Amino acid sequence: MASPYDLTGENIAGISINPPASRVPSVYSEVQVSRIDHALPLPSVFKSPFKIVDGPPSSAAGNSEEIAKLFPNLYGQPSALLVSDQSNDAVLSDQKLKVGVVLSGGQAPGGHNVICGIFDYLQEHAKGSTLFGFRGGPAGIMKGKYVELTSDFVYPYRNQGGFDMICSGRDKIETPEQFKQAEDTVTKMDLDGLVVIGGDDSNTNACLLAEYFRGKNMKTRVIGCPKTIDGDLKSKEVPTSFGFDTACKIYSEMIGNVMIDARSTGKYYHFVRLMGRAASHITLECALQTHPNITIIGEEVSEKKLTLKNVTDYIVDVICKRAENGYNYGVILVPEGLIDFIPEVQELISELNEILAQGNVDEEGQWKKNLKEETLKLFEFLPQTIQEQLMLERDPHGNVQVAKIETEKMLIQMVETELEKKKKDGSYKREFMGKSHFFGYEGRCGLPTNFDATYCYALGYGAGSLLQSGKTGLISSVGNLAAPVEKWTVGGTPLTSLMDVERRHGKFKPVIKKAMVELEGAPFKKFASQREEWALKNRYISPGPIQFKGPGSDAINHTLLLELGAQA
Ligand code: FBP
Repeated sequence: MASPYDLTGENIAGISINPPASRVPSVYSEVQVSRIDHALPLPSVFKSPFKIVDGPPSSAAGNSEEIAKLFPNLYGQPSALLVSDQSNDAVLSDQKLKVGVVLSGGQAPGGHNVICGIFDYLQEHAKGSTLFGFRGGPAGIMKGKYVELTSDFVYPYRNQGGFDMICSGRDKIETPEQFKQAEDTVTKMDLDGLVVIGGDDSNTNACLLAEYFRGKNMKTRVIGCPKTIDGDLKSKEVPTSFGFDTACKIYSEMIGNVMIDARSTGKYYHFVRLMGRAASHITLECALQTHPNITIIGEEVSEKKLTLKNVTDYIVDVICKRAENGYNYGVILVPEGLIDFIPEVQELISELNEILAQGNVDEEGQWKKNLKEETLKLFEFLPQTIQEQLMLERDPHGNVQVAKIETEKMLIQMVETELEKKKKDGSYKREFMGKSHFFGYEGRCGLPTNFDATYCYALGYGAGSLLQSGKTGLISSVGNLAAPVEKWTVGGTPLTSLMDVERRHGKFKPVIKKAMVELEGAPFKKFASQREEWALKNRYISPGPIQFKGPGSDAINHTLLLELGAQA
């Protein structure tokens, strides 16, 4: 069948757009086309004149003294809230603005809608303004690579997944030279504002830029937006990062399918590693959506100081009990960052980080002498592929690239070894067949759910209003998300209030404190109260694909609902 829509400019479905010549030709499916014109509701505060009200002064998430020293121009700023106001105070300056926007870090569904939200806000509230998109992430700011985002340019990306409108990158603006490059770019472009759409590291960078620009009395203001499928950039005022909802629903569909496969063949244990570099929010949410037999939550492993052997024994124990019940199959969810949570592996990684930071790795393996005795034993015990993966280069922010560490394969090997021992002593008599899966990149660019599409649009709209009112160093925050969209709140939270200091590349650096799974939080407690039943009986749920209309289309994920319920 002919595609209904061809972005080379051919208009098959009767939709008329003017794609810029520079765009890579691509073809849209009927569903994608139908999403372009999906109308997005806005919080009601945007439907009438509004003003911005400041809250009380803020502090930091940890180590306030250090953060105050690092951000002398921004520390202590109040948060901002948009409130309807019919008085004259409500009128924000109608000055035309020049604004730049950058997508930073890993893809997350909804990023295009943040850009559309900024664009539409400027069109509506500061007519004649110009929006520029920096290409390829923060490197685009440093190199001055940007494109003007016009109505025609942004149109085909409305409600679409991916970051391909301007693309993203993981470069960090770090050295004095790089800050100077950023300064030169925004000065040349005469920018009033810059919106950084990113995760914890990118928003830390946004805050450093805001501090730098303000310290130099420059007019360019910087506003962040909470993006990451990992769901670990959140606080009381920033209830969730965008992309988490869509990614979890995509993975849950796939997990549900694998569950039915397991039940149908009756012979496979599916080990599914799920993205989420540090926190286990995605794994927990997918467990709540699908009810797997075993779910490992990294934060619990860390809290209970479990070893790799403990985790393996737990899995083996459930497999043996299920065999007694006649089940020789199952589904096991593992967070991508698991090994980083195991205290003995954490110690190993931190020693490796120091060694790698000093560049002391020789081919003969003499560098291993710098490891402590216990750490060396653990390193030698790990399968060679995992050893190699642990030695891979860190990302520009100093993190181990856990997406490249095949923990699910390592666990299969370790479980196999333990079950072989049990077979020898006669306590396990079945065949064990592990199948490994990694669900990661598949979830980062899907069509955003109704929730993510609307949330992102509001975040972008909010970012536009914060810039117009002269704010800097805030992250756009939209709240009251369990209520209908009209009742959502819109404002900005000081980035410094989310900060702490951490050791990276062997030095103390300011970072936005990651929000980890709380073992006392409502989502974990709900999971913990049901996991035993899920382990031994089959309570699988297959949620099916994301819906845009009808049943389930407006459902909010369990994590957000349970957290909001617990807060209320
Ligand atoms: P962000 O924190 O930048 O949103 O990225 C998160 C993530 O998707 C992780 O879940 C994953 O570990 C990582 O990115 C993969 O990085 P890369 O895209 O560089 O392979």
